[in-house]
Amino acid sequence: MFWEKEIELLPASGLKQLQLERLNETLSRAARASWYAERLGRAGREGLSSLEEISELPFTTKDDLRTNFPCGLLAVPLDEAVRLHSSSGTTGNPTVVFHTARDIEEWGNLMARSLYMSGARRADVFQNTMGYGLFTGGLGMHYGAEKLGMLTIPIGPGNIQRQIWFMRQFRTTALHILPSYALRLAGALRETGVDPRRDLALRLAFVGAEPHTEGVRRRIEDELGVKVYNCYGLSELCGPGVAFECPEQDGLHLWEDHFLAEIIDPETGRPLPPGEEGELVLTSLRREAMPLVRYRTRDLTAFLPGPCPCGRTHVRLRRIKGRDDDMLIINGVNLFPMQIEKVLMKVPGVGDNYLIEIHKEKFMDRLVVKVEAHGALFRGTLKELEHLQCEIEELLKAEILVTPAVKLVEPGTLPRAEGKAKRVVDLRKIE
Ligand code: DLL
Repeated sequence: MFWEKEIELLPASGLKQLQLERLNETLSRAARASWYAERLGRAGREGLSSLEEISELPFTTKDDLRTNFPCGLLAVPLDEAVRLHSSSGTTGNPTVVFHTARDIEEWGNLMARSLYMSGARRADVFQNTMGYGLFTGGLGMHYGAEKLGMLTIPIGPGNIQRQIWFMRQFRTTALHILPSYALRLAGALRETGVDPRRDLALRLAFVGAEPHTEGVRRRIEDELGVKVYNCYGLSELCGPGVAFECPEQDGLHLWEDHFLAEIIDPETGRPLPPGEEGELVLTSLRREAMPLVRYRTRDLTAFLPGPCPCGRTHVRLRRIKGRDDDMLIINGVNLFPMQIEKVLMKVPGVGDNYLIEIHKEKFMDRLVVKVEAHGALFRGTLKELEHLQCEIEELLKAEILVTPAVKLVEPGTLPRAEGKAKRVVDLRKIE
């Protein structure tokens, strides 16, 4: 039931036909929202005759959601919606996303399919450390885990010792966890002398909601003794479960029976071929309450070319590099925080947390990378610390072409976010 063979192995031609049928249903449904009725014009009334024609329709942006707050994109009467989720906007209106009972049901099915694909089974004990509430990480995954029949512990984030206590008491086998929090958990286990392989029953971890490198995945796998699977999604399109890794751990299958994906050049809006990096644009194919057409996610990725050895036909996304607005410009050089993380994860003395600061000094930008080092290093000699600092500086310089100042700090001294990690502090406007 959770291995949806007919759908997961559907050949490309069948998948495309299904997408076209569902796209036309989506367009007519979307046109019930006042804002879309006007924008979609004839396509909303009559549909399209091929998938390619979608490129003639206008994009939808996060700003459109904000401007039409709260109900401008709602395509059903409000009393048919059973849930709303929302992202906390730092400025202006938040983004509100509505769900009907069928939306919730199908989201749960997608999650169950995704978890099953990467090896979760009924006998697993699933500890969900993601935030419950308006954030979709907690509830989104929760329903899929219960559908699969796992004993589901809705613990949410926070108190790490309590997490460990639950893991021990209930022999937790699977975690849903932010990658930054998983690193912290690994550090806390080390500090408290708990050896995950000896003292815990963990075997799987599902991570997502924030950009992270392959190096972080390997580190979590090594330190927690688990297989780590990457999960991608965004509230506007439901939440977790839009794309998920299979046991090959090489790209995330985007569920094409539920979402139509395009990768575009963010500057020109033109579609890009497989292998080329651009912005992911998504159209929902099944959502009732708030269907979205050509939604610009701002997430940078590429379609992986060629078939997946697992046999699933659904297109694979390369690991998300970040959002286009994550790009930093340091004295004219462009770089992404993940390039820095990639280097840090290769260095054994590097601990569980880091922070990128950008300062302004005499009209020049100065990049400072603060890195928590392993506790053992602080008990060693100053020379060892200096050596590590220089090593990281050299490695970073070679990767990002900017000379950073690296500052090693003691474990647990950098600020910790309650939810998603905040990796960059840009002080240029303040200083
Ligand atoms: O973060 C949904 C989610 C929850 C996904 C739990 C996976 C696990 P939002 O808060 O709306 O929803 O944030 C969505 O987070 O546009 C990406 O920029 C980023 N993001 C999500 N998953 C990944 C991932 C949830 N696996 C935004 N890798 C997205 C990199 C991710 N970035």
